[in-house]
Amino acid sequence: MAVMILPYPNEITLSEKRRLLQESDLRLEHDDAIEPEGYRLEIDAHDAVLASSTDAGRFYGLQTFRQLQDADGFVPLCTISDAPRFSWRGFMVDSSRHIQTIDEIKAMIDAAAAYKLNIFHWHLCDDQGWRIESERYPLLHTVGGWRDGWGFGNPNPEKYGGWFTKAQIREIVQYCADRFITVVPEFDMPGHCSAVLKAYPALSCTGESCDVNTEAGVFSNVLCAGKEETFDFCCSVLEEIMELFPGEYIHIGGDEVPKDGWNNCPHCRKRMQDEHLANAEALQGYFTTRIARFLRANGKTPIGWNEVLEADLAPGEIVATKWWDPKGLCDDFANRGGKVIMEETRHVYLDYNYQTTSLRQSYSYDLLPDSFTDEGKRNVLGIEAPIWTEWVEDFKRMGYQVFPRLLAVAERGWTNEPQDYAGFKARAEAQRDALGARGIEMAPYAEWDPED
Ligand code: TNX
Repeated sequence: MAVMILPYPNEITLSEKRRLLQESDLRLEHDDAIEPEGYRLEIDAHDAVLASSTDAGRFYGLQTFRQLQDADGFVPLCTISDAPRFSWRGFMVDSSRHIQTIDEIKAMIDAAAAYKLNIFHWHLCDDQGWRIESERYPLLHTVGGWRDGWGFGNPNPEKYGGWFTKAQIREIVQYCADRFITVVPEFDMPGHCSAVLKAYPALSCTGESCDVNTEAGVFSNVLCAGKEETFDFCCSVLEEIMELFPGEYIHIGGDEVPKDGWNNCPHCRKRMQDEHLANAEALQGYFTTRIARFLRANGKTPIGWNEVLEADLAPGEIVATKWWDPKGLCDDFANRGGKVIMEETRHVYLDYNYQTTSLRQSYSYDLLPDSFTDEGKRNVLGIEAPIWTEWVEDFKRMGYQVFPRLLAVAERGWTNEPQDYAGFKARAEAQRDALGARGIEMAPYAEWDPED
C-alpha cells in the first residue's frame, strides 16, 4: 500500500488494515522522552495516540495524520516515530523585486507548514524596493517602496511598488507562530541598497541621488561604511525591525557588495586607516562585525550571506548562509565552529528554471558533504531555499517555481535517509490537489526533470 506522506517519516510501520478516524479522536499525550519537534503516532484497532514533548511536535504529528487520512476519512493502522534531521528547515520569499499580497504570503506559509518547514526568511528590501513600514525613517517605504513604471514585469506606466504595514507584518508573524514557523526578516546591507539610498542619499559615499532599480543585477549603490550616520541609521532601523519580529534571528544580507565606491571615498578611506583595515574586504568585515555585535547585544543572532566571510570573522560573530561559495568559506567556517545554513544555487535556487535546477538536483542535495569535518557537519543548522522574484511577477509563477522543488527541500531537511527518488516523485505528485486547494499550481510533472 502506498502512503503518500511527505516529508517521509523516519520510522514507520504500517498495516493493511484501515479504520475510520477523525482528528478529534486522537488521544493527545505528553512524553518528555520525545525529541523537540518529534512525535509518535500509534493507531491500532482500539486506540489512537499522538504523543510529543512540545506543541510543535504535536503539530507535526497532526500534519502526518492529515496526510494519512484518505478522502473517506480512513487511516491505516500504524506506528510512526518521527523527528526532524535538522532544526533549520527554511524557505525565503523575496518581496522586493515583486511584492505579494498578504493572502499569497499566507498561502505559502500554510503550504510550508504542511510539509513541516519551520523558518520563513522574508527578504524585505533590495535595490528594487523597500517593503517595511518605518516610523523613524518614513521615506524608506514612501519613497524607497516605489519604482518607475514599465519594464521589469510591470505592464503599465504606473509606478510599481508598495510596502507591508506594521500591522500586516505583525499579522504574518502571528500567522507563522501559530504554525510553529519563525520569521527571519532581512535588511540587506551594505549592498543591494538602491531603495534605501533613493530615500536617504546622504547615506551613500557621494551623497548623490539614485533611482530604485527597474532591472535585475548588482548595483554600485551601497551604504557608506565611513560615515557614522550609516551605523546610526542601520541600528535605528534594526531596532524597529526587532520590535516587529520577536524571533531569535535577523538576516543582515552582506551579499554582492561592489567595493569601488568605498575605495574612492574619503570617509571609507579614513575608516580603513583609523581601524587599520588592509582593504575594502576588511572594511566590509568591520561593517558586518559592528552591526552583528549590535544585534547580539540586543539578544539576537545575526545571519549573513556567505560573502560576509570574505573578511575572516570569528565563528561566534555570525551565522552564514551558503549560497555561492566557490572558495568553500562556509565549509571552513563550520569546521572552525561557525554555524552554516545550506542554500546553494545549483540545488535549491527556486527562481532558476527546471533546466538549470531539476527536481532531481534539489532532491539530491547533500547537506553534509565531506568538505565538512565531523565538527563542521554538526554546525550545519539545516537547509533553506529562496524564491527570488526578479522574474516571478505573480503568484501563479511562484507556485510553478517553488513546487515541487520545495517538497524536496522539506524532505531533505526532515528525513534522515531520504527515500528513493522515484518514490519521492510519486509522493510529490500526490500533493498536487492539496496544493491546488491552497491556490498553488505545481509545475507539470513532465517538466520536473527535463534531462530524464
Ligand atoms: C543572487 S542570492 C542574489 C540575489 C538575486 C539572486 C538571483 C543572493 C544573496 N544574492 O540578489 O536575486 O542571485 O538568483
